[in-house]
Amino acid sequence: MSEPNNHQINEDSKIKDMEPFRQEVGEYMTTNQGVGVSDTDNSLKAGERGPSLLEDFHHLEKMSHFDRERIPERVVHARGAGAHGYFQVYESMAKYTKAKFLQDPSVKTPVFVRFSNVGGSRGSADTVRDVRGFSIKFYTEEGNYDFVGNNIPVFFIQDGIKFPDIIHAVKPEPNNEIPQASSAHDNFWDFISLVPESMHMIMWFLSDRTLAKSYRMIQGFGVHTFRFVNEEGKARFVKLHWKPLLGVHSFVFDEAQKLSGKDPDYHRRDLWEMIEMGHYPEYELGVQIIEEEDENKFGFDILDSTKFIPEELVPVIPVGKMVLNRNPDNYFAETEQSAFHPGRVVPGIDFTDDPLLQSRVFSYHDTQLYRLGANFAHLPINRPVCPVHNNQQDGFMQTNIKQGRTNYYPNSLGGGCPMMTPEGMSAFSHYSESVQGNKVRKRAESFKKDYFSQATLFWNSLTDIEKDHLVKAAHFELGKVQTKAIRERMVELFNQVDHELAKLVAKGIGVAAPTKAVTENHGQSSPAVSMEKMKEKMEKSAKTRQVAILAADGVNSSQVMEIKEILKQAGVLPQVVSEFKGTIKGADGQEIEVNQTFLTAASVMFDAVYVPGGKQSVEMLVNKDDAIEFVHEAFKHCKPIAATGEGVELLKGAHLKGVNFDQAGSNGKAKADQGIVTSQDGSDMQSIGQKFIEAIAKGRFWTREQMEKKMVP
Ligand code: HDE
Repeated sequence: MSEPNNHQINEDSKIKDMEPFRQEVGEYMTTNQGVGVSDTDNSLKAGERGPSLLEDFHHLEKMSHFDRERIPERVVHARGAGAHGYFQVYESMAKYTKAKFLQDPSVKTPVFVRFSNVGGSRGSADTVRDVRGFSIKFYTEEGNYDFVGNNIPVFFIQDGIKFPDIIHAVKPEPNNEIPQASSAHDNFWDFISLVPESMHMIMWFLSDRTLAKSYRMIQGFGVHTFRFVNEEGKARFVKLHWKPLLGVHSFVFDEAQKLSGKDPDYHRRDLWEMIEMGHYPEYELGVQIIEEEDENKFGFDILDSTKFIPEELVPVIPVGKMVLNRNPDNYFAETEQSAFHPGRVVPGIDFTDDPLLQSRVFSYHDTQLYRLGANFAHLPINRPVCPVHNNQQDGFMQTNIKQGRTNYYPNSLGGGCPMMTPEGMSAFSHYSESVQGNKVRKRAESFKKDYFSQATLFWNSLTDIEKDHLVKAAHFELGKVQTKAIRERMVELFNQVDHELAKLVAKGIGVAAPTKAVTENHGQSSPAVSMEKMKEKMEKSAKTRQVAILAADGVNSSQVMEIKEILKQAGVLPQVVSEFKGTIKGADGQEIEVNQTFLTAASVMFDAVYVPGGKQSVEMLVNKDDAIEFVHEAFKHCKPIAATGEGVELLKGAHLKGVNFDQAGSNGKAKADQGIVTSQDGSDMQSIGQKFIEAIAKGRFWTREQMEKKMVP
């Protein structure tokens, strides 16, 4: 008999566990009963032009199965993408937790991860403004542990009982089902304007965090305070955080909106393609540990999920690394049918009384029973890799063939099995927290006393560019709100966060600016929450960034080849974009493959643009609006642009505001904008390439935005 705690797990355990369920494409078609099919194009009829016959079991089976292909989508987080991988601790966490998968640095625990958007339906666009979900199923030797987090460390509401309200408010309005995958409508802001506890999350929500560039570049936060419990039974509070090793990056709003049309699958495609290419996304797990005796030292309640603990107060201890290295074989079987639940914990990880968390512990299991049925835990993606024994039985789609006659506990006829796990073996026992009080339907005073100071802290922590983006996001979101009273209430709430912010928001949404501050800004900040400040601290890398090379017949092919090679060396991914698919001919007659056309691609799908020389090529591009727009838009979105030889002419034609090409010296010394790298003669491709790569690693050149009139001075 196998025991739950002596099961050896390794990186491949889950992949192997799923092996018996994988089906190869078969040679010959059969019905579901295995009977060979000789014709699947013509239904059985009485006479060639006659009525179809009921005895055509193949027709009936094919159609009735098709009729049942859809299952309910997730009520939230319906749109998502998944990947397999593994997790490994750097060193044992035994001091803090007895969880087995956090003990041995030589063990690779298999994981399945699902990233998601929150509001849109399953077919909605990836790049809309939204919070991103970050769920991980760890298949540990002690059972499945699910981390179910978001890319923002706080939440809108304090008590789970309000979750149906906020989700109803953000989803399309019930009378006309408009708008899809967007919070920019009256119902959402009506709710928010009446629920001041949401203001901290709203600040994060309006920041560039909700315009994630890639699933490979988002943080993941457990949001709630959980507990770690060690072997001695000592508990500590813990917050879990994931950091992407590529850094945290976002789109600019205009870019994200255009991408929703150009490539609505942008995020899932990016994740899929990078894994296929072997550029495996990596994330570091970190924890903030809080001793039980420090529970009340923060001035806010650590059980309140609208608050976070700034890293400056409690440092994040690095724990281990997760690598995603395998795409699912089948989206529905794996990603769609995966079921995550913050209540699925293993010994060593435990809950707190956070009322948002308590509510989640009910909702996830409940919704999964509805969405996937009673036996969803049997599905290959959800099955633990350790043994499962209990007396639960039957139900739709029961796939286990349990042997033996007993299905109750205690029993003597079945040898008493399955028995209770004896002491000394891994079993879950809830942390014996002392609880007392009267039954009340009330919000704790400690939750009510301050809704705004962390919202102010967030605002204070942003760079001017980030503040500007936030204000413009508010202009967009509230600009779509038709009811003036809602906009006015929102300005009043912003005034509680910061007076200047309220004035800036009011200006764009047709509402009178507040005349005086209601509270004084406390002046505190937490630089760790600013993506831009975080970027400054992280090592900059151009790896997996995508570069468009704009070219046509007559291009200088040696420049194309050289830059491609230099970029590839740095892990940058170049693609040639031209008018037609196929090949173009370089000035020297060399054929160059075209990867994308001006119809299939757009600058929003790339991180940078390069225009090589070649008189004929550039003449064609200069006369093509799509090429001009490509460069212009890349510039507008503050992306690096490089050009060599005649290629510089295309840049000149693209009206790059503030860039003075007359002063452009040779070899990359162009113009008061470091994001533009040019060489008039293209003689030094190596140095141009290196400068371009540095610019790509830097990412965005915000000085271009500063040339426009900014909201935030
Ligand atoms: Fe969820 N959430 N949620 N949520 N959530 C679901 O469970 C819920 C919350 C999160 O990839 C549902 O299986 C309640 C916070 C993710 O499959 C549902 C409350 C956080 C996913 C549900 C919250 C999340 C979900 C829908 C307030 C970040 C996608 C389908 C009490 C820490 C999981 C499902 C996946 C999904 C309920 C709030 C993250 C309805 C009641 C806070 C990443 O059960």
